[in-house]
Amino acid sequence: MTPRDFPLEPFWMPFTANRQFKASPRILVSAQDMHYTSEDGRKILDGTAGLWCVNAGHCRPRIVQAIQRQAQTLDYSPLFQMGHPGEFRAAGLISDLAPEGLDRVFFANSGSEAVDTALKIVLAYHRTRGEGHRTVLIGRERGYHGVGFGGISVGGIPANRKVFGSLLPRVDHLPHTHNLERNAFSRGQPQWGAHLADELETRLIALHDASNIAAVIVEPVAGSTGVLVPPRGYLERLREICDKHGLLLIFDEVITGFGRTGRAFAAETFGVVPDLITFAKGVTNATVPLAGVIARRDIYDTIVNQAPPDTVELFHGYTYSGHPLATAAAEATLALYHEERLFERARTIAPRFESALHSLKGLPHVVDVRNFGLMGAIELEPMPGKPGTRGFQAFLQCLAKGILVRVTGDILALSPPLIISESQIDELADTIGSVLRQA
Ligand code: PXG
Repeated sequence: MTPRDFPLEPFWMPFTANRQFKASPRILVSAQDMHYTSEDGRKILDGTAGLWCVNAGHCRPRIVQAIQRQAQTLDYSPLFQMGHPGEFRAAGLISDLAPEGLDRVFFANSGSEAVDTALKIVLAYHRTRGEGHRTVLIGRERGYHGVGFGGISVGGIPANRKVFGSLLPRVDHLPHTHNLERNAFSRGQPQWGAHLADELETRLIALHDASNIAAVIVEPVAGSTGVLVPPRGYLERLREICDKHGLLLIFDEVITGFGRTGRAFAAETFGVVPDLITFAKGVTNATVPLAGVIARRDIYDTIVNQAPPDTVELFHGYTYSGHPLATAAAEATLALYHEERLFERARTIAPRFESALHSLKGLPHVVDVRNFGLMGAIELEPMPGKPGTRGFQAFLQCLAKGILVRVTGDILALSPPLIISESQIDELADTIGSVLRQA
């Protein structure tokens, strides 16, 4: 290994155990297709598509070249009161993939910004319609919606909330749907739990009154907290209750978008159409940050048409909302997904992924295996008094054996690029199996 020519200390790493990392660093220096290369020259199979985002695999030439060309042609253009072709083309391609009726796209740069944007659109929409009293936002326990104040408020991860003060004032949460007694080792959608959606009506609407509630935001499949697959009928029930009471439904598809569930969006996979979708990650294969919100056309029309001509309609946007490099990357990425039929590929290889993961049932400390599309999780029994330690050790051992998995608490999560082969799926499962047997 060549000596490092950079210091480790100045960089404050995100969502990382900084002291542990800097004592024994894990540095990746390059990537191609399904593999990373580490600084000591080892090839590592990417079981996580980076952080759930490199859906077409790494350093795909078509995307790389599109970014290079764009950087030479138009590096940046002002995005307020001015436009460039790529942002219109990318918005068109994204709206073509979205469920019918959702065809207005607002760009942001991260999933967190996309979530804040969606929450603000919802509030602006209700106010425009003369229902400005609808300001309560409903999230869900164990939901992850990024790290902005909006996202952590509607999010349901205690550690992400507890030290940051009072958050948004009018927020409440549905219960999460994870239940090991009822649903352990479910393949695909669990049978039990649709009734948990009823709490929206029986508890939250009863408490706040529907007339005060603006929207409900959920991940169709919760990713970050360990692949929590919606029980059969659950999302349908949420949709029905929202319709009955005039609440908007937001699907946070930052992870589930762009093929992860075998279709462009999980909304299509589950056959439940929300009013707004947030996206990020896979839209550019994670090459350049891009994110956004897809809104129902009449939400756009309501907000935009109320303003006097020549005035800004929505006082929201980012310096990089639709950055030319990002939209060029999105155009190339979406073309690649289409050409290689990668969403369909995810769908056809998902059964193999499912059976490989479920072959780990019965190994030491495995309390659950669950999966949907190309998302999967293996939940381990925590070490007594040391939550997270068993998971983190398994993650390190997997890495030492040449595979990258994601760990959240004592749950190992898998979300490989959609180009993964059958033998690479087996390699992921076999390696995890050998780690668990040794533990
Ligand atoms: N919503 C959802 C559903 C997400 O999964 C965000 C919003 C925020 O996106 P940004 O781009 O602001 O990070 C996310 C992000 C993990 C992991 O391994 C998950 C995410 C990010 C990093 C790690 O669980 N999800």
